[in-house]
Amino acid sequence: MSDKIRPLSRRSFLTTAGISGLAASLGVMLKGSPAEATTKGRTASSADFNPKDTFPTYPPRQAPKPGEKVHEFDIELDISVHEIVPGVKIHAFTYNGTYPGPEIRVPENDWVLVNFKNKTTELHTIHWHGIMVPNEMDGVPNGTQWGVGPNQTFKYLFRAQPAGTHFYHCHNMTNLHVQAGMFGALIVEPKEDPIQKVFPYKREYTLCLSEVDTIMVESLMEKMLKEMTAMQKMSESPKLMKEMNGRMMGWFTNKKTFVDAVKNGYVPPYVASRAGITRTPNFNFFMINGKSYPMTDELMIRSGENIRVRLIGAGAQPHYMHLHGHDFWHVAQDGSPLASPVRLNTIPIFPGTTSDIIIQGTNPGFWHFHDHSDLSTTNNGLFPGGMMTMLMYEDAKQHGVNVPEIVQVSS
Ligand SMILES: [Cu+2]
Repeated sequence: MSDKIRPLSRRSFLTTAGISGLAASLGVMLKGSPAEATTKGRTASSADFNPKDTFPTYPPRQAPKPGEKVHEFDIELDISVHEIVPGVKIHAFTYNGTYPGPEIRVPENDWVLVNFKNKTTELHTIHWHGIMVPNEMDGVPNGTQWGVGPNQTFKYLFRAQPAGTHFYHCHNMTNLHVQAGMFGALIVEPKEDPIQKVFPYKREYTLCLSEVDTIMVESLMEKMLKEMTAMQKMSESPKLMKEMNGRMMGWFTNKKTFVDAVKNGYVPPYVASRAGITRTPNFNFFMINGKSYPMTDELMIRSGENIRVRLIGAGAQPHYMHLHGHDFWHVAQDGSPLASPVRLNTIPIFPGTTSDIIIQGTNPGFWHFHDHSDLSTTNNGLFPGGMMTMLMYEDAKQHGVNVPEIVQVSS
């Protein structure tokens, strides 16, 4: 067990030849004022709409060609101890030791090579959410690949397309593994950013929104740690795996073998009589980048400045992010710039979606930015807490703003 943080190691190189055996297998402009903006290829509302605009720029099944750039990352999965707020720690599955995993940021259409090493005794994958990957790289266990087993390394190779705010997450036992920390931001930077042209900005923030049932995660992680030895032995024996026909893990070769097994007495783990710990989660902590208020990082801004905030629905629940004292512009959805940015003060972030917003520094002060679902601004049921941070003007005092400096923990 380790709670050591390892930085994302990154190597970038130009290919002189295709990467053998690995991959065997948008022009966007947002011009003028927000109201006049167009985004060719990204929405169906512009006059030059073309139904083929969702097609990948490059065929996903191509391998890297000589001279194309490959960004290589090492990601190790291990069990760490993660602190959500002081006094609340959970055992977590962490990519390179952090909850969420490290942010990956690459230029559009370059290649990404991820050496994913699993140091736990469970099976895991990485799914590249929103990316037009080759099928074998999609990271769905028993769907497009076998789960990555203990001490195995799987090489994910794909072209970074399309541009925009995306994320990655484990796709095995997703409900538990994502709660346990297996997600992170994946930002694909366009060669020319149409949003930057309309709203010049220097600072940006990525906020992964998620929630956790700490009691469920702790009890299941404890059970898993106990089962480690048995699992290890089983995975080392192909003969035993075959004899089990996946019964222990719930793997069947097709729907018919599954249905036949049930007729012959197999009880799926979700059936109440077999379940034991099985239950739906009762979320009690709501997080921004793995932290709950007051431990969330603030959004810093100055008067007259634009900041970009990338919101990622990484968890299982919708969240309704509301900013006090300002309206903001919703400028991109699921990575694609909007033809006409939308003026809002509350934006819904549904699971699996990403929304980019621009906040303009127009009202000096210290402003709350939080999920407007009241449950989500609590820590274990106590307000204030949860999915909340502050928009903080660095020059607030110069503008005569006077507010008490306090950290309220609960009431
Ligand atoms: Cu996993």
